[in-house]
Amino acid sequence: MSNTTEHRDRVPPGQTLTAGFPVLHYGDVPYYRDMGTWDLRVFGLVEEELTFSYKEFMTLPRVEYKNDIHCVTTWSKLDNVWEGVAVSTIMERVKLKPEAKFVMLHAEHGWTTNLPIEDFLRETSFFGIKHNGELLTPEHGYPVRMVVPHLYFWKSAKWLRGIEFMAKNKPGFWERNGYHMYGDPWREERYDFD
Ligand SMILES: Nc1nc2c(c(=O)[nH]1)N[C@H]1C(S)=C(S)[C@@H](COP(=O)(O)O)O[C@H]1N2
Ligand SMILES: [Mo]
Repeated sequence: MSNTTEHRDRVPPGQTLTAGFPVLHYGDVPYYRDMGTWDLRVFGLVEEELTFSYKEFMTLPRVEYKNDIHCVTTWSKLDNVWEGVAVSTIMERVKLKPEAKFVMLHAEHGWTTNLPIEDFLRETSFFGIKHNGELLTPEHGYPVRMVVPHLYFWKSAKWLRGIEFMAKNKPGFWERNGYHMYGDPWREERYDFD
């Protein structure tokens, strides 16, 4: 698909539109046999740690989101429709310590990615459960992935298992391996190999 004039203002520099939904990640796709062992842990600089079971998380209220996503490997996909849980729904139950300024998202197999707390708390960020009407496939992050559409898509951790609040910024998996600490697609913050 070409970058048509009507879409140009939605496509960041150096990106090309794709109609498909490419799969990109490091390591193996987790296939869960028993969701009874799945949990999502909220920890770090919080007054009290919180753990959601699969059942608890799936009964939280859902919101519909529409967005465009931009992968650092230069594909963009417009007009995604998602069903997910608002970050505020989780944060209503969490009392942050005042030092909390950054978030580390923890995925299955120890994969991580970092972002500033205000980007995590943005109203457009959410915990994705369905994409274009279907439950996430294992390849795309079943059962829950983070979605932070205003940053490159590697910040949108698939197979999310933990949310850690931190005082200082720390690099996650790709950030330790040369990706940018922030990853704004409009500024082409792709790699940072200094
Ligand atoms: N847990 C986990 N999440 C991840 C990754 C990964 O390697 N592990 N890769 C990221 C990268 S680099 C991209 S581009 C997107 C790709 O998401 P998709 O496969 O659903 O298109 O997932 C992100 N989330
Ligand atoms: Mo990526």
